[in-house]
Amino acid sequence: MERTFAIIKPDAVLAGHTGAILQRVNEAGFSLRGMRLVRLTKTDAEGFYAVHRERPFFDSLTTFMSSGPAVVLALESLDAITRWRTLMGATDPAKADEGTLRRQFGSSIEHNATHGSDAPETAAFELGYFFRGVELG
Ligand code: 3AN
Repeated sequence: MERTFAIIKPDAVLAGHTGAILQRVNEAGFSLRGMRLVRLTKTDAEGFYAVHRERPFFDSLTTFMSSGPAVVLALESLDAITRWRTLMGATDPAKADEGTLRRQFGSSIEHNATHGSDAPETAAFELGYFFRGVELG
């Protein structure tokens, strides 16, 4: 079993897609090990996306991620990191496959509805950024 970290981003929460996305989590067979509604500060978002600090979209991305409530999730399954990224689809919703979460719920490369860790080391950092060990089932 593997754990990954996911976010239902502020655009998707604001649009009322939280329930539909959680249903897709369940239907895809992930076990929910942690879940919380959070409102990131700009500083929280900058810490979370620190690897992207030099990218041109860093300021816009961290402003967006701190613009409203988001839902943070700890998901478990076999091969969870890859399986969740496949379910999300490509970063740009316009390039994401039909049936993926970003294609269905995203509206731009920045407002792309969901986040998922891209590697085991990233998942460990991101899970630890939002969840204390005792909070995970
Ligand atoms: P992914 O989330 O698919 O792993 P990354 O790690 O390349 O994509 O980018 C992290 C986040 O930064 C994306 N989820 C997206 O919201 C945002 N992002 C990526 N590329 C751009 C871009 N060209 N313009 C604006 N935002 C971007």
